[in-house]
Amino acid sequence: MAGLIESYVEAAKRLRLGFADARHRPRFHFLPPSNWLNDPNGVIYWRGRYHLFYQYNPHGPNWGQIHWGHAVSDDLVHWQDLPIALTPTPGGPDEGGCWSGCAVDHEGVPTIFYTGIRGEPSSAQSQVTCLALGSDDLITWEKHPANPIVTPESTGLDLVGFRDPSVWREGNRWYQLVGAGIRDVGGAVLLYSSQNLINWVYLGPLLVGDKRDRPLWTGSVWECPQLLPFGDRYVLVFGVWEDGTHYTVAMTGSYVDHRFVPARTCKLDAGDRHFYAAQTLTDERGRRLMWGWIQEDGDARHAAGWSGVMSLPRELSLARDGTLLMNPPEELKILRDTHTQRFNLALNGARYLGLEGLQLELQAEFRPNGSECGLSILRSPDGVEQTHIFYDPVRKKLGVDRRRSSSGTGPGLSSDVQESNFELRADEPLKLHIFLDHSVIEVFANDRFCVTSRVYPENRDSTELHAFGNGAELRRIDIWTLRSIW
Ligand code: DQQ
Repeated sequence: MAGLIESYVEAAKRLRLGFADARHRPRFHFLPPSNWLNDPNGVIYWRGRYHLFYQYNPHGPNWGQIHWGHAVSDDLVHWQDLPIALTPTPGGPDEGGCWSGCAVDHEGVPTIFYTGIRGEPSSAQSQVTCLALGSDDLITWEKHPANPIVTPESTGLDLVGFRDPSVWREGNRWYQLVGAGIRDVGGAVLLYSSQNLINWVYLGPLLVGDKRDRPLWTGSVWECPQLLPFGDRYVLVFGVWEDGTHYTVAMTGSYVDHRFVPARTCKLDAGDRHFYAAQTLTDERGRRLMWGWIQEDGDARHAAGWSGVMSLPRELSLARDGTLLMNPPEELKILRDTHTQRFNLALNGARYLGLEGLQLELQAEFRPNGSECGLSILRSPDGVEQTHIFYDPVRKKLGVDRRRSSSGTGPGLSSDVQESNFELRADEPLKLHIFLDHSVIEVFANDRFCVTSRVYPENRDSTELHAFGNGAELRRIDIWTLRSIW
């Protein structure tokens, strides 16, 4: 076994080296050695280490027959590749793919729940919950002979989706959520309970959307649900899937008698599909950490032999008023290399900050003074290419403007503004905390707002950093170049 792991790790290293010069490939985000990644799966803190499994196609840079890839980290920052954890079994209930799911600790036995695909993948009837038991090092997994352990027939509903189990323990019982869609009704989260993890009783829907209205949470299917307790309050997180669009929703509310009653709903990330299929773990410090899938824009990466990136971990907490707070964990500071600061800059137009970079962490504090302000990154000296991270206090929007990000015209390359509602309180400064990793941008604003984006500038010299505003003040900015994790 040790030899097998070593040869896998060596092969993974060689594959990564082959991409060493790839312009748009991130350097401090996790992504597989090559080929396709989508959802984070089964994230678990186990024996003092962070394990990250992920939807993985080892055969190509496109979504295909999906396996579970695996990586482990001691420090939340550096990741080591490990052998594939789950592979579809020909003739088994997962022969069409091992789709998303979770991992739990069952009396010291690592236990994975995942979606097996037993027929035509897009049909809810093909989607079933399967179980696998792991070795103590989480390297080898045995699929349970009772698989599938939950099927869509158990609901008696006419479903258009039934996938992505999320399991937790409450008292002496286990509970399982399954993401679903009810035909002509909308997305839903279904709830099951069990005493032994094998036999499950359907308890009904935890929550059902309504696709005829168009509030934020509509859509045909809700994917990757998770119910997160924060003391006696709860946050329900799920992905809304609708033709042509998907985004992650967070609802704060109450969970009583196996039903969830939302009190407050928001998009978790204004980057919509660039932070999707979110999943969390709780570590020994009691921190709730979340990862999401950052997908590509355009087809160029597929041709390059890789596609899909894991977000940085986000630390979650809940404010007294029910706002979900999100921040980068402190461990990321070990990536910091050179440091530069600027103070008290009056902004009237764009102002070059005398710095360039493709791998940066920026922490900026602005006084907008009533008009739009922000940072312009990946900017070419002639300004033809540039990406704006902006706050507009008049329209009360915060976002990433990609209309000039790239002069390229590759198929599917977005040229848009990704924004969502955001308002500063009276006298509150704008605090932007930004991670730029080549084509990946992750923005955290004032502890309570995130936008994740992808951009692919064409010009090699699109690396400048500017601040802009119209009467705004950049009170302080800290800029670090960041090291690679590979
Ligand atoms: N991705 C998985 C599904 C899940 C979707 C398939 C979300 O299990 O619903 O790769 O991105």
